[in-house]
Amino acid sequence: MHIDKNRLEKLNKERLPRHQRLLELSMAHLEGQGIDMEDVVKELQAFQMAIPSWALGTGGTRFGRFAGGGEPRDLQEKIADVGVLHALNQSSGAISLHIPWDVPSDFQAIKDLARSYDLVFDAVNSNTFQDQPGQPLSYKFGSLSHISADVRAQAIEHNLEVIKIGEQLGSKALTVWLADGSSFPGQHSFRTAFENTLDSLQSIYKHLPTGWSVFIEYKPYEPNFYSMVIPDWGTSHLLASKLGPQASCLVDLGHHLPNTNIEQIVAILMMEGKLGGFHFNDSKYGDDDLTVGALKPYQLFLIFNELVDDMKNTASRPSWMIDASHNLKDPMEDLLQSIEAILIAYAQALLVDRTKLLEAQQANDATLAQEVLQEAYRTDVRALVAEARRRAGGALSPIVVFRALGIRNTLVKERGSSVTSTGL
Ligand SMILES: [Mn+2]
Repeated sequence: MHIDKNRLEKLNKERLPRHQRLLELSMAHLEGQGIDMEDVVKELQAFQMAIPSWALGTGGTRFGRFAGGGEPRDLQEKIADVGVLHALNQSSGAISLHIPWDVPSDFQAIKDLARSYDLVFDAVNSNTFQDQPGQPLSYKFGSLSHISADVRAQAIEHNLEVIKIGEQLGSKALTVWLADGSSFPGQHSFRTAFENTLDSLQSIYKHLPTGWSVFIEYKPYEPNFYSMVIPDWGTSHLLASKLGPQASCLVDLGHHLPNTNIEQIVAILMMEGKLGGFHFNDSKYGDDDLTVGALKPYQLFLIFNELVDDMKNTASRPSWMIDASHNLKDPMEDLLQSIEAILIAYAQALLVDRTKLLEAQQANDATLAQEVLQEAYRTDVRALVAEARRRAGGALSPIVVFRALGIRNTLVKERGSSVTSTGL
């Protein structure tokens, strides 16, 4: 479905007087700090986030899944849903496909459809963490790390197929996340598993098209509970370094043990030019499926503080994506909330007085350093984010418009109340 622009504008108009008052307050605040609001708004408008095709349906846990209504039944409907999000916030102009869940039957038609919603195709994701119908060999005991060369060859071939699909869509990167590992001590040799993985990744790397990247994602545990073959950023970095310049690391916020200093990891990977991908979500314990900013908005800000610091010096940007899919909320509302949280953290990081922060660091003034960071973090930037969206043609309040337009009800009518989105 396409959003009715007239209705969106009418809803914006109703909120405009209050928005303008809040914006004036924000402007006054920024002027006091010597920051030009226009610069911040411009940066916010340029920020585009990829939406993964699997986040449009209600997520599940291994205990069960409670599907919502009107979920997308195929790739066309997934693209349409991302199109709705992008129309509302003008910040989700990309979709990330997961193969084999999203293999297009007609590439040109899919590309035309995406273009009609002003969307591009972000990184493509391979899937060797489950067996597909008719697949000759099983990934039960691993894929790229498997002890059997035949299973590894099958997994390599799948990744090459994913690259071919991505090429036809205009993607520029392959994301590899491996569920490979062991659940019991002694089950496999750490060294052999690593060597097999490196060898398999080298076979994939050789076939990467010019201008493409491969992102190596890590996760400390789950589905394997004793060891994951790529458990942490060190292993991911080791693999990416051995592969070459087209390989880099992918940081997923939820793929860290509690209290890990993720902002430090981000800073060091960026320094090395090895931060290629970034998956946003939030977690309290060990999950990776909660709405971005739902739990730890200050951590998110501190991460963006490092990202912005580096983005000043380089034109290249990590491939940003939301990687979360919970089983309680409307998935589209959940995504709108996540993007809002990301833009807020980004805007706050843009407000950090970096000259003053450097002075504080050079004087070993921990008090002042904290003051500088928290001055930015405690600034209410919501009006700036809304203004960036309004100017780009989006909604002042995407969730309000999503509900006012009855989008979910329309989708339920179109698609039914008990559909299950593919890929989950
Ligand atoms: Mn991820």
